[in-house]
Amino acid sequence: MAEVLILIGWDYKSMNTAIITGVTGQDGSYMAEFLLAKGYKVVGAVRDVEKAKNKIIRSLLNEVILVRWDMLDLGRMADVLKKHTPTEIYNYSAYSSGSGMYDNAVGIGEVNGLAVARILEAIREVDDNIRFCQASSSEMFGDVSESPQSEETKFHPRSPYGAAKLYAHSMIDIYRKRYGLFVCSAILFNHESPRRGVGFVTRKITREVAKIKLGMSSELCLGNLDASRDWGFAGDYVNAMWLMLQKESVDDYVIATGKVHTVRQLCEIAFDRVGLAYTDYIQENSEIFRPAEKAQLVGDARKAKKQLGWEPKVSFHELVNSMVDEDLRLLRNE
Ligand code: GDR
Repeated sequence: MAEVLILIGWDYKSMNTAIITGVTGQDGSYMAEFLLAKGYKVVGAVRDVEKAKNKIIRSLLNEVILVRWDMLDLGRMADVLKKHTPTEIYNYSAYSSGSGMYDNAVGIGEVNGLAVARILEAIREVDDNIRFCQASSSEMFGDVSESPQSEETKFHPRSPYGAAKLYAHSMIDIYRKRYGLFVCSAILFNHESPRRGVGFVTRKITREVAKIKLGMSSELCLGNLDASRDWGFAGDYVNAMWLMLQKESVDDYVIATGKVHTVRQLCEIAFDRVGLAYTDYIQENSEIFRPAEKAQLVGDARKAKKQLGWEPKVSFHELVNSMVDEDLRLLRNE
């Protein structure tokens, strides 16, 4: 009898289904791995299934069920929810380029903002028990007047990207209050990994450092070396988002390390990993400087620590070193 019960319990758990949008990207892939290890059925909602098969990391290809999804099409979203009956949805589909936060304002508004309203409507229409977690962004704080930033800090977005994320964030709050949905936002500060795109400063640096070490490049051209960020490990951040959906009561949380480093320090650690001095290779290029920031973006994640028991596990040093190591490995194999 006990065996039967254990089996039923296991079956029930293994039937939990999560939909992940943006599953071919950094956060989506870490979340997929995390949920698969917990026995979830993972559905990757993508714009083009064939293209996604080429983009998704190889170890996930046969593990994740890829389905067609369109951030501009509420009807399609509802059909996917009806067919796959998810218990949880994680939304990582967005324009995310740091330097491109001002480009394509309308497209960013559609995908990073309005599409979240569509997902919320689809949840209402199909099954209002589905739990939803949105990858919100520290860019919603934008031109901040206080540091560090917590859930109480006033938002003041400075780019179409930040404004669109704030629209989505606000809609989640509205749908939670008006319709009682279990929907929430993780206000994510910068989070990186060896899977980060090369357009972001961390990966741009670690890849170039690896190239320099292997004799494939001789200099690294950067914007403002004194720019600073609160950088954490993406794998830690998806863990926090999962915890948010397991709680009894729903809420938004800042997810951050609370520690700030400059681009210069990032360079120092990355070059040091391969036994080189960053000062011998760095060129500062004022053309890729972004406007000066009024105050420091740095998160106060005490609420997540207290209520979710969440803390980042990977330090900045470990993160940068792992990225350099992986870039060396990738380049040697290319
Ligand atoms: P960000 O990330 O804009 O914070 O957005 P990015 O890595 O692009 O910039 C971080 C900081 O580094 C400075 N910087 C440079 N940045 C880039 N990309 N290239 C350079 O050569 C360079 N030199 C200096 C930038 O000025 C900036 O201060 C990321 C994205 O993931 C968003 O989607 C997310 O919402 C936020 O983080 C939180």
